[in-house]
Amino acid sequence: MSEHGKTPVTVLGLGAMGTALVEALLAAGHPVTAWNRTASRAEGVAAKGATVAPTVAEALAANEIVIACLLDYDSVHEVLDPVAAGLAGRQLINLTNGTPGQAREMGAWAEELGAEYLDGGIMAVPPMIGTPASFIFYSGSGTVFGRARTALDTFGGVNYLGVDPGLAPLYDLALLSGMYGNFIGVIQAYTLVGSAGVKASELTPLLRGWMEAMLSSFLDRAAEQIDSGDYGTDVVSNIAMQAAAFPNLAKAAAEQGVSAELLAPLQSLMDRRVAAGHGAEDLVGVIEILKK
Ligand code: FVH
Repeated sequence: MSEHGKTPVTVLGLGAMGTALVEALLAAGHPVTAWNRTASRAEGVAAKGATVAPTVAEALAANEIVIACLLDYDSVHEVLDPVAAGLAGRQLINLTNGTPGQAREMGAWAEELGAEYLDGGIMAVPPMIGTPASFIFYSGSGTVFGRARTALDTFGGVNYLGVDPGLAPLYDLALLSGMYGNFIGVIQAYTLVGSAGVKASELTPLLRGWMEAMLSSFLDRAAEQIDSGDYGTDVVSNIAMQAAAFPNLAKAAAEQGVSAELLAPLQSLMDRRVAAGHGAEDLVGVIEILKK
C-alpha cells in the first residue's frame, strides 16, 4: 500500500493502451512501476510519476499485482517466459486481447508457477480509459479481482464474469464481432453512395437514424427468438423476402463499379436457410447454420 492506502501496481506494456492504464492509475494515486520493451516509450509516464523498471524481472519484483497489456498472447509469453519464476506469489492480470483458449492456457500456466490469474477484455479505446464510457470484462481468480478492485476501478466500469478465465475474452470478442459487423456495413453504405459522388458526411445523419432504429428493435427481438429457438413468431420481414431482395445490394454495387464482396457471406447464409425450408421465418434463424 502507498502512504495514501492505494495498491501499488506493475504494468507491463506501454503501448497506447498500457500508457492509458498507467495514466489512470497514477491520476488516482496508485504507485505504478512500468516496463516496456522499447524503453523510450516509458518517458511520458515517468514524467507523470511512474517508476520505470529497467527489466521485466525488476518490474515483477516490485509489486504483487502485475497487469500485462501487450500486443498479443505470444508477446506476453515472450516477455514472461524468461522470468517465469518471478511470477510466484504474483497476481497476474492480463488485459491483452486474445481468445478464450489462450486465456485458459495462460491461467493454467500462471497457476503452475504459483501465480493467481485474472483475464480481462477491454471495451474501450485508450482515450476512453478512466471515463464512464469505458468498461472491462474480467474473469478468472475472484480473489485477484477483489484485491485489485480499487486499481481496476480507475480504468472505468467492471464486469466480473466468473472463475473461467476464458469468459472475459469470449464476451470481449462477441462484442467486437457485433461492432465489426456494424462497421463493415457502414463502410459498404459509404462506398455505395460515394460511387455517385455523395460525400460520406451527407449520408451520416440518415445512416445514423436508420441504424439506431433498426438495431435497437433487432437486438431485443433477436435475443428472444434465439433463446426460445422459435424464429417464426411475429415475422414482419421474412427471410425468403429478404433473400430475394438482397441481391440488389450486390447488383447496385456492380452497376456503380464498386465491390460487393462484403455482402456475399450473408447472401449465402440467407439462401441456405431458405433452401432448408425456413423461408417464412425471421433472418435471425441463420444462427442455426452458424452454430454448426
Ligand atoms: N488500442 C485499442 O484501441 C485497443 C482497445 C481494446 C484493447 N486493445 C488491446 O490492448 C492490447 C494493447 O494494445 P495497444 O493499443 O497498447 O497496442 P500498441 O500500441 O500496438 O502496443 C503494443 C505493446 O506491446 C508491446 N509488444 C509487442 N510485441 C512485443 C514483444 N514481442 N515483446 C515485448 N513487448 C511487445 C509493445 O512494445 P514496444 O513495441 O513499444 O516495444 C507495446 O508496449 C492489445 O492486445 C490490443 O488488442 C487495444
